[in-house]
Amino acid sequence: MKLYDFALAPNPRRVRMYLAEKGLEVPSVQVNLRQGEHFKDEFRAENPALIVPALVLDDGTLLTETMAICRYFEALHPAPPLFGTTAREQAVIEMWNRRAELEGFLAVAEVLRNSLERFKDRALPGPRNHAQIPALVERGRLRVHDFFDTLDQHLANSACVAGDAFSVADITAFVTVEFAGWVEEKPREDHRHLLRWHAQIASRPSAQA
Ligand SMILES: N[C@@H](CCC(=O)N[C@@H](CS)C(=O)NCC(=O)O)C(=O)O
Repeated sequence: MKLYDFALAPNPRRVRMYLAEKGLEVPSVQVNLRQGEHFKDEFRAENPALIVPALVLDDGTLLTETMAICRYFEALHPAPPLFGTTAREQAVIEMWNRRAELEGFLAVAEVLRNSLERFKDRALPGPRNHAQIPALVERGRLRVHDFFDTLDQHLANSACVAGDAFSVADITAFVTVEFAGWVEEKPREDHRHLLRWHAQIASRPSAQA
């Protein structure tokens, strides 16, 4: 088994946090995206999607998609449960994880990839080049703030993102808030529920993974 990782990238960080929470160690290889190592033939042959994280199983199966990789380990190591156990828990975690990805993480990515020079012609990850669309930057910033508002309101009545227990929804939301810092977007001081929760997650050892 081999995990393709890049220490500076946010999606691989979600997998590393997940593995740390589970106490699992997986052999990994760094793919330096900033130096374009994902475009090299060797990586392309393993993973034509040209993205990390990617997990190659011993039988050669390729798993891309952060949550697919986490779900693979969850099925093998169900305790402690990070995807919930009851039907209700699983659905609530799925809902908040998706919302964090779609409303938060992708909004930050929209700002970053459409503004930074190093993403010129790489506005979307993957094998095809895409030009930046500068108009998406402002819209992305608004979406990031909407997401902060949503989380803050929600966390007023919830210890964690998907209820009382820590879950993958906390991992995705936490990495999203950290990722937003890359584009100079931070929760406001009056987002006190969001800030309380962020400090709580940041104090977990897995936040250093
Ligand atoms: N939907 C994928 C997205 C993976 C992704 O976009 N990874 C980024 C790093 S965070 C990447 O590999 N980027 C390559 C590039 O920028 O060309 C997932 O959830 O894992």
